Amino acid sequence: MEALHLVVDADTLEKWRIRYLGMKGAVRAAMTLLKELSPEQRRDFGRLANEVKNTLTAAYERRKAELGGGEESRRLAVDVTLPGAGLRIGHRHVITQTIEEITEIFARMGFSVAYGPEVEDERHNFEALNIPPDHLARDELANFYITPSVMLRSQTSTVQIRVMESQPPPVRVISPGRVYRPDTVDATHSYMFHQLEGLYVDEGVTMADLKSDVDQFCKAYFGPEVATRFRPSFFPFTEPSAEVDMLFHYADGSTAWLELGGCGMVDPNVLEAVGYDSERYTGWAFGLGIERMLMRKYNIPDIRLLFENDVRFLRQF
Ligand code: FA5
Repeated sequence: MEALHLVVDADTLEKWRIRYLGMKGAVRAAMTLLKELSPEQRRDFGRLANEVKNTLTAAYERRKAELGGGEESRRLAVDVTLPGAGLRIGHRHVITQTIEEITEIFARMGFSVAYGPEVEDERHNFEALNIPPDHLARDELANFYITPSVMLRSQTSTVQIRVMESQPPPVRVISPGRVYRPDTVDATHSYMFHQLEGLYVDEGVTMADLKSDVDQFCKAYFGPEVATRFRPSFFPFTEPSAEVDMLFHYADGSTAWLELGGCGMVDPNVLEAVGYDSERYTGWAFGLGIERMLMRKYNIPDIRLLFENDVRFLRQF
């Protein structure tokens, strides 16, 4: 007889059951002997055979439970009162969420959304933006060129040109999207990042509109306590030009001015390049770094965290 404690799997256990407790098993065979015995022997033998049967059945059940049982008992072993194992559902990346949030804020301020191609020509990335051929920004090493005149766009300002080429003024538009630069990667720089372009062209648009629109946006996105300031700067496609800084309040109570992006009044040369009458129309434009903004808002210390696709990081947002 195979010792029950040596049985380690369900198949062998079943074979054991058939051999000893089955229809043609040993216990049953012993029972068939009963009719050959005298009534007295039958009573004693019957009692003994029953005891053996009960002992074997109990041992079998015990072993079955120890081995985890068959399908049926495994199903019964599930505690239906425990909370279920939840399925983890994915969601949009925090950059996509931010773009949607920003788009909504500007929609409330009367701006529509435009998108442009990520593979661009020199006209849209440079020429029409008043960036001359010998400008440093056009250097081979400062851009991802595909051919000498086709490149991955280095700024969303390309969409200013595409929008103005496609419609007469007035223009009130934002354009979020990816841009590419061979910058050295560090905590605040990536070779691929997102910018938010803004463009407002109409009769009588002034720097005061730029300041109030940017300030309103920052208060809507970061909170009403946020202040903005403009620092003089230079961009070939705006005159005058400025950098926008935002006064950021840290959790410990301290504050710091942080740069969000560039802006200025659209240079008359840009308006002329798209056939707008620069004597009649004026406009403002800005280009803000989307990662820089959301890193401030969510206190993210390193831009690389946004692109590593680590779910443990991304599921917080
Ligand atoms: C521009 O790209 C201009 N086109 C902005 C502009 C638009 C000015 C319209 C005037 C009118 P700049 O190179 O400074 O400017 O980039 C703008 C913002 O993009 C920066 O302030 C920063 O927030 C972000 N940025 C720039 N380089 C990187 C990078 N490598 N990684 C992440 N963010 C970056």
